[in-house]
Amino acid sequence: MVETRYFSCNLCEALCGLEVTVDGERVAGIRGDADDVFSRGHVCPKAIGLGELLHDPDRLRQPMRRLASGGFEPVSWDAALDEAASRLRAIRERHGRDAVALYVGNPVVHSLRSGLAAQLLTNALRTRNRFDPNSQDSNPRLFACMQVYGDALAMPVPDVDHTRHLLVLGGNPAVSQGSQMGLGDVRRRLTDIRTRGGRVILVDPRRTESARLADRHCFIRPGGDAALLLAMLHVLFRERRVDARAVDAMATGRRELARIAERFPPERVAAAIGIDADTITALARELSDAPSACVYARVGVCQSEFGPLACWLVEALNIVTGNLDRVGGAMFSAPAADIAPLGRRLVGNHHGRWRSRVRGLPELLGALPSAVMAEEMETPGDGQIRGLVCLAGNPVLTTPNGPRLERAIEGLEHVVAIDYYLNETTRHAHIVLPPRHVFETGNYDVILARLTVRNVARYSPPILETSDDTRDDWSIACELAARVLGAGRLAGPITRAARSAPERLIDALLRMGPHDVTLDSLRDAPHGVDLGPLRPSGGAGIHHPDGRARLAPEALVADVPRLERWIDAVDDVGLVLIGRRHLRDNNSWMHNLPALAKGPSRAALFMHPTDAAARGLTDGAAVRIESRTGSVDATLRVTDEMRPGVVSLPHGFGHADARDTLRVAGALAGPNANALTDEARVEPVLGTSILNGVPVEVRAGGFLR
Ligand SMILES: Nc1nc2c(c(=O)[nH]1)N[C@H]1C(S)=C(S)[C@@H](COP(=O)(O)OP(=O)(O)OC[C@H]3O[C@@H](n4cnc5c(=O)[nH]c(N)nc54)[C@H](O)[C@@H]3O)O[C@H]1N2
Ligand SMILES: Nc1nc2c(c(=O)[nH]1)N[C@H]1C(S)=C(S)[C@@H](COP(=O)(O)OP(=O)(O)OC[C@H]3O[C@@H](n4cnc5c(=O)[nH]c(N)nc54)[C@H](O)[C@@H]3O)O[C@H]1N2
Ligand code: SF4
Ligand SMILES: [Mo]
Repeated sequence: MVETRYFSCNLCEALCGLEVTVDGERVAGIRGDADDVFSRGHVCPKAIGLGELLHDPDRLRQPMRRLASGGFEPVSWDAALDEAASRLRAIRERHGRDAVALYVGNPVVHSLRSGLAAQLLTNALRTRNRFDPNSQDSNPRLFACMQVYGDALAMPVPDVDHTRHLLVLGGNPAVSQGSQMGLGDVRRRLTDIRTRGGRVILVDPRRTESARLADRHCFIRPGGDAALLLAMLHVLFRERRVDARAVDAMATGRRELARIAERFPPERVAAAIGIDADTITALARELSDAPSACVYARVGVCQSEFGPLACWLVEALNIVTGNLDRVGGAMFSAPAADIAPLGRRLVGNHHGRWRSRVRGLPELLGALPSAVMAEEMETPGDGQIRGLVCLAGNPVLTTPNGPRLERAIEGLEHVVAIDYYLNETTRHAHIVLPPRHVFETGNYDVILARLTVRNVARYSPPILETSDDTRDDWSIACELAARVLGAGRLAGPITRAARSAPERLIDALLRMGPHDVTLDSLRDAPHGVDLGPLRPSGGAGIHHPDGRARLAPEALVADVPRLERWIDAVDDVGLVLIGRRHLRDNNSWMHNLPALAKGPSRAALFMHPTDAAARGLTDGAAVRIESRTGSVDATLRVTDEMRPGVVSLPHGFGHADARDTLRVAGALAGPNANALTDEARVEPVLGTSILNGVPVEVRAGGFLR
């Protein structure tokens, strides 16, 4: 029987409402739900991929155990869980808790059950060697918010629907659909800013899809954002555009910030960042003159050499221009179910409580930078990593110098993966436990619904019965955690008792929340409930005891001299590599789905014509790209959308070695950008990987597979 069901897509932060046609156990069609209160029918090709994932013949449907001879055999859940737990226990007993590492990947942020599974495994394993993609992604912003507002999760969201001026640095929302700024139908929303007389400005080393929707685009040298923002602050202070009384009512540190900015006149930074002084001055004046404005920076900035500084200065600019916590500026959301208080209790706002054993990089929010994973596995001694639990991640393709990590993982005593696929990472696992498709588990996007440009709530109950031998992440984590902690006989009863805990948690949070909704009322609202626009919090979003933000946090101010040295030492560094996202990619993991694998290759190296000419390279040539860590081959695309001196490659490709288990992705193959990124290059404040601005050389003659 064909039925129509509604579900909220959990692949990116746009949280689009989907209309899913279900025919028995199969998904017959997926399209945008025109009645969805948030996305209003908008959808992207990845939604089709979400349907195809359900039926992908390469997706695992029963637990797998690696054979000594290579290859995998299916095993029962009990056998798989017992073996995984006893091997992990043995490592813990012999070498201590830190000998078992935990990596949790990006999808856990998008799924209630996987997110809770990650938290449960974190608490059960209690290892200092816990890793996640934040050190490739959000750590600079989390740390900046922790410093400026007193809480890592106090992340103001751009009021895109009302602002008159949006300055975007290092984000490409037209492709990524917005990040830490959930906004379905981003193209229309950006265009609307201009229609109502406002302005959209993009700062990016590439003239991106978003830049083409903007009023103005400025090419910037990778890593230049912190210097640009300080120079803009310089202009605002010099031209007395800062309302001292208003700022002081909301924040401390204005004078110190002004003293720092004084050292960064536009004339001093212009050459280093590649934006002339007049343009910098204009960017500052326009921001200050706009009736409302918001500065927003994302992954391109976080993954750069001065990510933490830049993320701090974004908040500082929003505060000194009077745009924090006001309509059209950046505001703290009021989610229906707020997980932040629980997050503060479980994770806290910690930094530097411990350091990695080999390189001494600091912990942030309970995790060490992924850049140290390989060396912690390879270096003998007390605390060496000997076992790994990998939940929803593919670090071989997503962390710097993935090939080295792959070799290190191959040398581990025991690896347990919880994943849909035998991918580049999980094919090295000894036991692989297959999770259930989200259509079969249901979802409430509890983390990302805090970061949407309107307050919305939507619960997606399961829309399909499970017909295979998969289990949801939360149940898998309950079973595994109980066994690792030595309560194996209780694992079944505990898991059964905890089965509906995720939904009960959401219901409790909804009842405690500021809006009049419950899980039951959301069940009756398949198109979601609109809870209105973002509203000023009256300072409630700021968590410092005095209720005021910090404009000059010590931990960040301390890194300013390094920035000064950088801008004063402008030398020709040769070519540097940055990243790129595409609509039909989702980090490393959806290339096995025909709807997303199809079309022209997206994995080309983009290069400016002058750089190509200097190397005698032409469009379409096979090239070899080399960095300190390795080399990959790609097809060259010569395009003036790149800034001279900067080349760009998407991450998430490099599937050739997994072609036996990922047959569609394996045929795509493509270069692994993270064979070029360097685990030794991290910014010094937090140890965030520098994935943008990687020195490379490019020459003719790559061999293309
Ligand atoms: N289709 C699709 N959507 C996605 C994803 C995906 O893989 N595919 N991934 C999701 C995830 S995990 C995330 S975190 C978000 C990320 O969301 P975004 O941050 O919007 O992601 P990107 O498209 O990578 O945009 C980063 C931009 O930074 C630019 N850039 C690089 N270096 C610098 C620099 O030094 N300074 C400046 N100013 N710009 C720089 C790049 O050219 C690029 O345009 O997207 C999410 N959405
Ligand atoms: N060079 C470069 N590297 C980057 C980036 C970049 O811009 N440039 N971006 C970085 C960013 S922002 C991020 S977030 C990371 C992502 O890094 P990762 O999280 O390591 O990688 P993903 O590709 O998202 O892999 C997710 C894995 O989870 C599995 N999976 C999907 N859904 C589920 C589920 O519900 N349950 C379980 N158990 N498994 C699931 C998939 O099969 C896949 O194997 O990559 C980072 N790496
Ligand atoms: S834009 Fe994001 S949420 Fe919307 S359909 Fe695509 S992947 Fe799903
Ligand atoms: Mo990400």
